[in-house]
Amino acid sequence: MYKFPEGFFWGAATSGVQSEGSKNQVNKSIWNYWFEKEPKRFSGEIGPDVVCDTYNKFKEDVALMKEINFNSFRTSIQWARLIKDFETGEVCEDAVRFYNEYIDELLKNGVEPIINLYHFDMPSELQEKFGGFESKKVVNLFVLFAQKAFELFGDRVKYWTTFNEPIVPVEGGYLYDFHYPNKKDPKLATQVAYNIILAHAKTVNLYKNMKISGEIGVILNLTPSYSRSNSEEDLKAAYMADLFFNRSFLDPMLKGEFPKDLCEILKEHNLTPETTKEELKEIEKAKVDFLGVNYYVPRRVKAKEKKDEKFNNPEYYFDYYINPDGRFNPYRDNNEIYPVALYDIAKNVQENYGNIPWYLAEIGIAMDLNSEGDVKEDGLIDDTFRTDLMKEHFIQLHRAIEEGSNCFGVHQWTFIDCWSWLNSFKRRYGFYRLDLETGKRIKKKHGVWFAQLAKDNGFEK
Ligand code: IFM
Repeated sequence: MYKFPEGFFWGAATSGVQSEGSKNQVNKSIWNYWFEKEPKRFSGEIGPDVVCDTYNKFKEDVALMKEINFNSFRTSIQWARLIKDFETGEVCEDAVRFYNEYIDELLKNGVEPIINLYHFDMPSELQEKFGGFESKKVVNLFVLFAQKAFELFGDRVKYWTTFNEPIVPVEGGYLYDFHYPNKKDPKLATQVAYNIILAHAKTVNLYKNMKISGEIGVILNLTPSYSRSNSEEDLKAAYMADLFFNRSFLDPMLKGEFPKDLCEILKEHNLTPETTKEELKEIEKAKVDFLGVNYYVPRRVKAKEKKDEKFNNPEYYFDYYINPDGRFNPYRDNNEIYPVALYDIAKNVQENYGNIPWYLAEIGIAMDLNSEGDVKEDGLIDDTFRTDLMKEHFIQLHRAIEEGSNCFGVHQWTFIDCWSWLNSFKRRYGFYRLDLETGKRIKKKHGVWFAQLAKDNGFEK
């Protein structure tokens, strides 16, 4: 039996925008705004208005969590829902009621909430007026929002995270055109990345100053980079990919410093963001209590074949390649499946980041409706494909824990099939299927397996 440490967190993650629906939301996020503007960019032209309707159904949903033995769960508070007036920090009373009731319902049912503050959801007013995280004013407005959340819910929420996958809004919004404001501007990208790191640091420092009992961390999507060969050029390519996509946030957020090599490279391309000494001190001082890691796929890289004329994005330094010996998920754009990466991440955190307490904050196997199929005679959806792969990943995690990795839990992406940005509902990840016509939740077989896993705090070989 693969047994996990006592008190291990078992549960799932989602986010406010992806699950709540926009009912009674006092302000719009960039997702409401962008969908109104360009619905055709969203798969099936489905926007964030209704999604799982958690705003109305959270009680029913917490009961479903209990049914599959969750002891913990992550969601986010939407900035655009909680705050009515961004400049004064005046809150929306209905949002306070909703989040209070939701948090209380979780606690009443023995589900520990992990509350995240930013999951890609910039209020559109702040994006339009100030350029979102392009501006340091918005950094301070974010800290004000965080302060309100800590004051309102900090008596009950014991685990907070500042940002989920903070690199993604930089990639999507400023390099590769999959988030609003769809700019392709590496100079702005580095400023936004820096400002997000600053917002994170200021929030962590504020939380510590407020002396609330609880812990604060951040959730990073870590994608280990593997080189095609041991040639110097290929190894350098992997080093660069790791520098840009992992260490760019890991180092400042966990060690309080930016990787020297990265700073030099940015300088070389005239991409250094505007910083001040005080801000850098703030970043240095911000110590997180724990790390959340999201893992889905490995990154396979090789030396660049043809040099780009100028730096447009980190791929200036490497090319991607497909692992000839890899296994792939046919239901998700042939994404490589590589459970060993999870072991490698755990070892990296253990050896290079002080073995900080961490949890697997997202891991998921995407399928689509066809591959999951219809409801079977037993009333379940058969997603054994997902369970088999999850087992392989958890075995690798277990191996790392046996070797001393300080991992305290697993949250799978996701609880109920949720809306996923431009992909809307194209890919399904949930323990429960969401029927888009009726809003009904239908359990999948993997949910049954997970319930046993959570109950036993482990699983049979
Ligand atoms: O839906 C997203 C989530 O918002 C962040 N991590 C990856 C998920 C699946 O694509």
